[in-house]
Amino acid sequence: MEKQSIKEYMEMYCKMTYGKTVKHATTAEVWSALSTAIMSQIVDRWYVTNKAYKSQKMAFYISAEYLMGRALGNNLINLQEYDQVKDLLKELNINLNEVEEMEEDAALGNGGLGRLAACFMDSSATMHLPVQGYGLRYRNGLFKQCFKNGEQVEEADEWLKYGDPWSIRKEADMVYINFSDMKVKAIPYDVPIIGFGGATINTLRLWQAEPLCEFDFNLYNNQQYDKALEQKNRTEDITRVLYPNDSTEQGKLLRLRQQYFLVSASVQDMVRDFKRRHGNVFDDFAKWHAVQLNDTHPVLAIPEFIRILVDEEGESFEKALGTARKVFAYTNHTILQEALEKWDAYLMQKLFPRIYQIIEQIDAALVQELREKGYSDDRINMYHIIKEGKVHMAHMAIYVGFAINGVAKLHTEILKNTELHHWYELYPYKFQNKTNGITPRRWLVLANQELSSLITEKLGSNEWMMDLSLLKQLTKFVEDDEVLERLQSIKYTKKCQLAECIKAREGIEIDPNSLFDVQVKRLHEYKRQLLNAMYILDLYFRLKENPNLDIPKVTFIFGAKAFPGYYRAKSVIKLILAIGDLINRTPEVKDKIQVVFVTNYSVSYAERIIPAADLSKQISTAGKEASGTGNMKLMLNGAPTFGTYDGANVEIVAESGEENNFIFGLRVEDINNLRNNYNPKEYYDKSPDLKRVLDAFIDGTLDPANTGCFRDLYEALLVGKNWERPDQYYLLADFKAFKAMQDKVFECYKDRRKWAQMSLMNIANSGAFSSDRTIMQYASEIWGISPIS
Ligand code: 4GP
Repeated sequence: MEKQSIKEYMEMYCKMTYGKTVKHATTAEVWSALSTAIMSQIVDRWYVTNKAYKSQKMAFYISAEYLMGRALGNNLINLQEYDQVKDLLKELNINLNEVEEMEEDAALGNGGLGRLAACFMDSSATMHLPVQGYGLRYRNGLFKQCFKNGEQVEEADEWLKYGDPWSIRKEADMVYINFSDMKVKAIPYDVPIIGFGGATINTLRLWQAEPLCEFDFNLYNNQQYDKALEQKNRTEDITRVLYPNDSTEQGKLLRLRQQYFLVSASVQDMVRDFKRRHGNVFDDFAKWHAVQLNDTHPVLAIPEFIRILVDEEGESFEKALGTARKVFAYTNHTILQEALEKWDAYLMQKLFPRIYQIIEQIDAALVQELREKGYSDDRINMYHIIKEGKVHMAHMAIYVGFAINGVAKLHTEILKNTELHHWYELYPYKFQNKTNGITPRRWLVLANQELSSLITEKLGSNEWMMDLSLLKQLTKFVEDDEVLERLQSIKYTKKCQLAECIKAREGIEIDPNSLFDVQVKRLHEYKRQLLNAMYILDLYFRLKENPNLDIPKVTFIFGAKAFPGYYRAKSVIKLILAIGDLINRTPEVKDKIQVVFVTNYSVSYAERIIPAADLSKQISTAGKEASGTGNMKLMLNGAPTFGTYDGANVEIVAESGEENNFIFGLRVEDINNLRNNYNPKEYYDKSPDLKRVLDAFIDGTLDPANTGCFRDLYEALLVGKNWERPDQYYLLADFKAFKAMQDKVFECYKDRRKWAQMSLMNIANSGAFSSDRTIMQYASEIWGISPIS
């Protein structure tokens, strides 16, 4: 890149946009100017990549979520221009880090599935794969979290407030979306996805809903101002927020509208593109296009595709279905029942009757196929797409999709043997495993530049950034004191940086010499943040009894957002905050342990926390966490896993060795055996420490005003609520093993050299968890595409 031309561009931009020079610009304005200047440098290459894809088979990744985080730093890393731009800004008296800090995260996703989509975009471009993403341009991303009176409070996330220099609005590629009650415009915004090295630049196309007309002139003229804007507001609602709360009927309709809006726009776009390139012979569609459905949210793409082929292109239903069965593939990200979408049939009939009709036809085709195979009616009932007034989205995806994949070995086995067993019996050949991965560029090269430099120095080149398996060579340093010491000193630096950041953002001081024990992820009962909290409370009591208890100083760091309508998850946050307060108020304990629940955990916060972690807590109930990807990021940054035998933890431990991690608790088989006669109350009665912990939920220890705010948690664990069994996630059953293993952690942490060795073995063996590996497997084993040369 041309230093001089970036400077000139920034000057020009600031004058044209803000009427001032760079020198007088605010940091946000500099961010915008710099980002736009970088865009100006990459547009040519972006264009060239697009052109090269015209003669290739392409894969399209449709996802309701992309948890992208910030763009500037990551793009500079991928362009390999980070240091040059840093110097250039220095010449202008500007600190690049401060500019990076100004950027709002693009939080167009909730958690794992959305962040995976973002890592896949990065890896596709880096691996030169012809992949395009489709998603929604939510005006407000995932809510901003703050804590008030010890509770989570949500605020709107205005990520676009400083503008959006990282996308191009493509008005000319607009399409119309028809609902039964309204017609709207879908306008694409194209975001460049810069592959490492900058040679390949892929596209993430995000759709924004806009009204056909800005306001109703006649109503306005009649001074009915609100009414005049009604249509505009209703339309903009479609892409206003990520996943509106769907606990009410209005909310459900809106979410269903979002899903259809996303898929209709994307499928129309693909079909239009296909016709331009290849004409009207849709038999060839699958030769040129593969479509990956990221979870069930975009599964309506299937009937929409069929609708277009039948209604607009004059194909027969059978033919269109046959084509669809070669085009679509589906990824399952969870076995939790509440996340496997089943939509009320009447809602679909109401919003898009034609699509519903097509779903009925798909269902009928499935039934016919099963009849031909000699299945009984009872058996067929298990497969129905429309059942008891509900449309089962996963069923439609599995019947029509040519490939179904789980996201870690264990998860795929559970799908095959339990959750989707009947489907596996029907179509064994469709099931595949694709263990998740993470991009090493954002999660190491950008987030941990210190560790990254050490690795490059020791391996003699930076090739590992594109081939993470090369990290294996680091194992040869396992007895090398110089390397071990440098690893420790880098960890200490990252901990100091995090401590500073927490001081600035939370106003809390933490000690970088303490053990940073980290659990960061969405708040969900199955992820068992509550078990971690129970352990901390027990430790609190032990320390109160015996202030000389021989443990290292520990900082327990939590980061998590709870879905706004998920009452119990919010109670867990409240409980952890209350435990933190209790500890702070207790002099004999507070110098030994500290609990910090950071506010507004996000991609950019994760980039600070993960490199600073000493220990990675991954303690979901065995069988419940499909894979996890935070576990991989922490491993890559040298934190041993403290976890259950669940999701990708199993593979992490297989790579880096059980001796370098802390694995505890019930396994899937144990839970299956225990399930029918599990009585958590027995554990409570038999274990005084557990009893003490749980009683503290309700006896005023954590709730001095005796409001009873933690009674629900207490009862959920001991007696069950409504139709739920008590302690559905086996916290009490795993408590003892957790405690024993955490004691082992404390013991091991005393020997810092040994700890550094464990850390090194984790880094060295994390190569398997690069999303470059994962995406190459999707490319060759599902999509049938290859890198451009
Ligand atoms: C998540 C899973 O919970 C997590 O285990 C997995 O690593 C991730 O998807 C990516 O595959 N699921 C979701 C969701 O985020 O919304 O269901």
